[in-house]
Amino acid sequence: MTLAIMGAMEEEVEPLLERFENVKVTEIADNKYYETTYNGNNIVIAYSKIGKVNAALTATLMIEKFGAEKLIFTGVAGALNPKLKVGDMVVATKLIQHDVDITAFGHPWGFIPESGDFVECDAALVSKAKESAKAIGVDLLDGIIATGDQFIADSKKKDFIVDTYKADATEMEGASVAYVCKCMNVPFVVLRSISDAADMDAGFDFEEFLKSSAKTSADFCLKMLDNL
Ligand code: 3QA
Repeated sequence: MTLAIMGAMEEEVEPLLERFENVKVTEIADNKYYETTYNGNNIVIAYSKIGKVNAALTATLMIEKFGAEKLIFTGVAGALNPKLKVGDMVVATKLIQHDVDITAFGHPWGFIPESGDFVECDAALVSKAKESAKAIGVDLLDGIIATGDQFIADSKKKDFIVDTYKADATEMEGASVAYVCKCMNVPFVVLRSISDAADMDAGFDFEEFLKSSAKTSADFCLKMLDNL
């Protein structure tokens, strides 16, 4: 099997890359893809760079050029659910693009005709994540992730996302990756560790906790690999 593991920022995949030796680097479309093997599987790793377009491009190339048959996203997120604190782990059950707005035509927020709104993660991979969490004694919250091309650092925007989508966490890539994987029939899951609370302190907290939370998520991802 070929498994794709992606993040958005270098900090999100660096803790993975440093665990592997014999990594083959390929450059395509202005980005680097790292191929290796683990537990008898081929693995392709990349960080897409920030945002939905970069993430969709990377996910598509991992599937089309590198033959990825399953995909795991690992990274950090802003907490919307007050239960979530810095360093806590979230697995997405479903994701939505919170910044899609064609409400002028009577469509609900987040909805695209012929494309839909929420995209569900693969139930088997979500279960695997929960099993791994249980096995290592990690508290894993399963919930809704809202994705948009915006770093949320403002309580008004935060409240809007919570009220509109009942989302538990927010980030800038997951839903676009989810949509690509759905269209291409590739089972996927999105794992994120909290770096901030998407509030007025978010910029500061993000800078302080990016590295540690990114590592928490990457380490969780590695544990999950042992269980796949
Ligand atoms: C933020 C990263 C982007 O890839 C989405 C982190 C954590 N907290 C968030 C929040 N709102 C939205 N997303 C997030 N990731 C990129 S901006 C800073 C990068 O520049 C998840 C995420 N509150 C740093 C160097 O200039």
